[in-house]
Amino acid sequence: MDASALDRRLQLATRTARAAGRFAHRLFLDRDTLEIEHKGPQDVVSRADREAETLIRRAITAAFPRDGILGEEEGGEATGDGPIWVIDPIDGTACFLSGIPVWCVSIALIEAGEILLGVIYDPNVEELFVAAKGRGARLNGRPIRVSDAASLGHGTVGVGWSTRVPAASAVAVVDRLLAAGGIFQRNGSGALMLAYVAAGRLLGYLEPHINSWDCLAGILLVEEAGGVTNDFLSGDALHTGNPILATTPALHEELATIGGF
Ligand code: LIP
Repeated sequence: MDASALDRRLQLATRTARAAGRFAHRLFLDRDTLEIEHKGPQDVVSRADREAETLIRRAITAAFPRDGILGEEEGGEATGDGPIWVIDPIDGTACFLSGIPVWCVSIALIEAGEILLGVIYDPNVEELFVAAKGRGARLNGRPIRVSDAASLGHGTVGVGWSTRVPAASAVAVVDRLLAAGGIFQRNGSGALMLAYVAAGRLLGYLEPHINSWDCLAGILLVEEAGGVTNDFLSGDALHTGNPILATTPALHEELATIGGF
């Protein structure tokens, strides 16, 4: 994709992430009107997710009708080497529906298996994280870098978990992390945790299985902020997910061992 085409898509992604985030935030403030639907244990959704995804899809289709779209709520068979948008309209849905202001909009763009754009918008604190391939990562327009901590004892590592994997897999990771002098946090939004790694707030993020729409934007943010990640997109991760490891170069080897990579 040439620079001009990428620029136009970057402008759309940031404009649309803000619009979807503000739309969802109005529903968040009025969440008592939302019916909570249970897709399974620890897996909830509401019309807020669906309507925010519809808003994002309409904006993308209007501007780039030939681009593919894969979203958490409506899915999509995203194949081929053309541009594909990978979107999570509300990442941290459980928090959203519980009234906990820890959720975000995540929009990524890939082409030929490479992540070109990553935009994460948290309307609760008006934080917009943006990365474009080869152009660095920014938070509200200011450059961000991963942590320069030399030890796991100098910060917190995000650890995600879902019912898609056995509890033992997450317990084992936490056990090894604590034994190494680290400490963990789980906030229910893989996208936000990855954005925090990119901003140097977390030392890293580990999850035994995460979906593409939850993490692709965050992966690019971390890489453009000087961090390292596993090869998440190997296999058919775009549709079936994979484990995720994102951290700093200094802590990568130790966290990879703790995470079982
Ligand atoms: C969430 C992910 C998180 C995972 C949660 C949930 P959602 O996405 O961002 O990493 O641990 O179980 O899947 O469902 O809030 O969009």
